[in-house]
Amino acid sequence: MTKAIAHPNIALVKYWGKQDKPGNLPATPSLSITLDGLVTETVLADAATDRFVINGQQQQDAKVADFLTTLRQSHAVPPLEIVTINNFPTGAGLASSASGFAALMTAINTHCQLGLNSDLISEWARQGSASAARSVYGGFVNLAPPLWRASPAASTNHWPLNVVIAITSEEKKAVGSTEGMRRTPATSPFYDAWEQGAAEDYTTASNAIARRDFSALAGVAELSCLKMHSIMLTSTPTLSYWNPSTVACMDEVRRMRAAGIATFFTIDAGPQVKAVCLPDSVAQVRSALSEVPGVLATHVCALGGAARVLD
Ligand code: 2P0
Repeated sequence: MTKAIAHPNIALVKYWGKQDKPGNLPATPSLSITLDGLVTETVLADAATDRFVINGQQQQDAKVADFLTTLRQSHAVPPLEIVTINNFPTGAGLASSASGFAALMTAINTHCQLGLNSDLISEWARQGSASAARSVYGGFVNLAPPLWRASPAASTNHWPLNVVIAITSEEKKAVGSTEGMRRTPATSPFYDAWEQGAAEDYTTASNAIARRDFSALAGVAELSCLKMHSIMLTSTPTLSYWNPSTVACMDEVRRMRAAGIATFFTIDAGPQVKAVCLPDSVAQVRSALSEVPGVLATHVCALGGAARVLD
């Protein structure tokens, strides 16, 4: 039996769209922070046939099945019972597939004695879900060409940011990221502009993190988020992940920043708003977002560590 944990990550420069080749390769570079507090725990045991249990319910999960099929073309992986638990809503825009595949690949590497280093664990996690490549590492994390394996950009100590997550719905999203990423490049009239601007956003964000320049990071992170949601919204059929409370939270974050409070928002393929903050701003940001109509709960996260096996 082997137990591993991994944390979700949120991208400050987003990934949305894939290359037209095998390997689940992103079309654009991304940069994320790994979150403490939210956690996926995965326990593996040998079994007669593959069995996947998530949050106490046995499921047929095509993504997990495809991932195991691909992995077994390169490595000896016996049939496995995979029991996984998330301490946060699954499939609701909180990056459960990122932490899920990072924890799964970390556990498989130890359980099946594959002997892979973090580079290769990240490369395999990417095949399951590209954002999972980034959850293999803690702190600030890059996922960029040419190898499309994640790599650490800066440690948690370099710049101990916090994130206030405003939960505005606990429903599973109607359209998952993989389907969304098929739809957007094929139909959004703005997709080419998105691809062309990504490298510059990535460089701007990397430099802002190196300098700990909050205002520069706020500008580029909100821009990357809004550009991604623009190409989602202009897909056919549209991909609309926001609800009225999402928009109200964005306005509240803008209002706070205009009043001098160090915070900016980012939103993924779901309605939750993540407000990145300097530690001094956390209490005010949490209190303000808790008051926004439609906010069901708020969680505060620090930056988290790498995926790891537990004894
Ligand atoms: C990201 N997201 O960079 C972006 C922002 C959601 C919005 O990566 O198809 O689950 O499994 O590679 O990684 C979510 O997509 O997609 C995602 P697949 P994934 O975090």
